[in-house]
Amino acid sequence: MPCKLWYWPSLQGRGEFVRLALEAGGIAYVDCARDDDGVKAMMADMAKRASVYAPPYLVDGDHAVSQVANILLYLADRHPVLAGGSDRYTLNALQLTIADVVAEVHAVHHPVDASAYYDDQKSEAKRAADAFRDQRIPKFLDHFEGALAGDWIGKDWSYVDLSLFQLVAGLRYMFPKRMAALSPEYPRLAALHDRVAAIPGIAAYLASDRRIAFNTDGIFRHYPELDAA
Ligand SMILES: N[C@@H](CCC(=O)N[C@@H](CS)C(=O)NCC(=O)O)C(=O)O
Repeated sequence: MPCKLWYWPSLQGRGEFVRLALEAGGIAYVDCARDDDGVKAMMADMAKRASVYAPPYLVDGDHAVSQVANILLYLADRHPVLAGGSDRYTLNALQLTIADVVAEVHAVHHPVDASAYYDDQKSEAKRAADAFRDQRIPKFLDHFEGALAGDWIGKDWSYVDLSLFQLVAGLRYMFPKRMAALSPEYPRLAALHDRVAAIPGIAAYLASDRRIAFNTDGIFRHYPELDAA
């Protein structure tokens, strides 16, 4: 029985970290909200699940699992290919740090009010973007570059490698000038990005219409006025 992924239908967002793991692991799933009326169906489903605050969440038989890092931990416990030979606490720590980056990325374009439009907080977003580009991106990328001693975080690829691919791709889309300027400092992350893109399940996924393009509804948003080298 395929598991069910529930997430907003027209954006990569946080759901993409889960999609990449499902696709790379060859795990059967249905991306439930992508049908007509998907959002309505997701709201109705979520209302029945006391432990789920927000999408993405995964329904696997009797289990409803939310929070990206928790979903990935759940999947890797059941599909060891997703752990790549690393211990679960190392992977979880790295994934939780990726979740921290993602929260900061969102706060760049929504620094004041998560439920208001970007256009209503543009001057604050400019200030947040300056600090994020100058200080936070290098600090986080230094950390992940340091965690990559070999080709992968562990002996083989894991869900964390897949998420690092998504992080690099997202930051490149959001801040092309800044990421180009920083690229000589992060050769291992750049190589990891390409290595993950070549994993058969990922290569097939990226070439399919299941992969939604980056856009300005997602977490990683390209607003040219927020980028600089
Ligand atoms: N920490 C959660 C964050 C979940 C989250 O913020 N989901 C967003 C979409 S990416 C959402 O729909 N939030 C609704 C809300 O916060 O009210 C995770 O990693 O899964």
